[in-house]
Amino acid sequence: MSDDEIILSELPDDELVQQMHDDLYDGLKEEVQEGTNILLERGWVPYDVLTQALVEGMRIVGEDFRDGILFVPEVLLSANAMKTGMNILRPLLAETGAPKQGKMVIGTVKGDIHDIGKNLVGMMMEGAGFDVIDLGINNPVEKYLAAIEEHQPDIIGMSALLTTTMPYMKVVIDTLKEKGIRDDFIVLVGGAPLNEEFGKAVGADAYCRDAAVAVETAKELVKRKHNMAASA
Ligand code: B12
Repeated sequence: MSDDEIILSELPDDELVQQMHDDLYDGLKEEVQEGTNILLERGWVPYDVLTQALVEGMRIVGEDFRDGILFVPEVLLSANAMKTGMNILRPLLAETGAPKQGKMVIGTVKGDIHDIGKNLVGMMMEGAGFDVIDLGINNPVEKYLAAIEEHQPDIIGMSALLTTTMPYMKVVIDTLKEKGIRDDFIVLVGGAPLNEEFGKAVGADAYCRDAAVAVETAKELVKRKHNMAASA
């Protein structure tokens, strides 16, 4: 059977998920969109569609990009296809009715245009009851400062996917220190090239390896902060 004859709605779940990985790889927006809707119609919870169909598909793309099999234009198409699926899931993940937890300002740091991971963290945080202010990509420290001033968040989140841009997180945190406001916020950092040690070295409160960990960590740290404020 040739690819064009595949009818997504006729595939069993496991084959459909496989096919979505292939479609994501090939940057086929409409197919990814259709697959996402079919899984939801079949009763899949949005989080499983996100992780098993979309994030896993992007992981495969990432491997082949790393190995020089895929190049920027192709990966860009995959990223756009992924975003189409994420856009369907976003409102569903956000409407969990979770009690309000606090406010987060999140952005990708200066020089870096990767935003899928950041968007995903934002979506999951919204779903967990946080108000999320998304600064987008390529943010200089001034952008974070302006957003802090305007929104008075509990949490500042920074994302970086490049080894060349991740040191910029320290620039932002050092600026907060210079202004004497570092300890007013919980700072979370994330992105594929980071690790726990790096998070500590730049002075973040925590490094989170994925969006689920980000939610758990944020909840825990906000709770701790409130307890400290109550006992002070
Ligand atoms: C998609 C992609 C692109 C797309 C981005 C599209 C978009 N809108 O985001 C495009 C094609 C534009 C791109 C461009 C480039 N890319 Co690129 N890209 C990727 C790729 C394949 C996937 C990234 C991704 O979306 N992953 C899926 C998401 C869900 O995962 P994630 O981002 O890691 O996010 C999760 C966690 O890290 C965490 N997290 C992320 N952010 C945050 C923030 C907070 C606060 C928290 C708590 C947690 C958290 O939670 C997320 C959700 O679970 C990676 C490969 C990889 N292994 O990461 C390369 C990769 C990051 N890119 C790479 C490179 C080199 C580039 C380019 C320089 C290529 C070039 N020659 O031009 C440019 C850089 C442009 C720039 N200035 O930023 C390298 C980086 C190597 C390095 N050591 O620095 C990688 C690792 C590929 C590789 N192995 O070579 N890229």
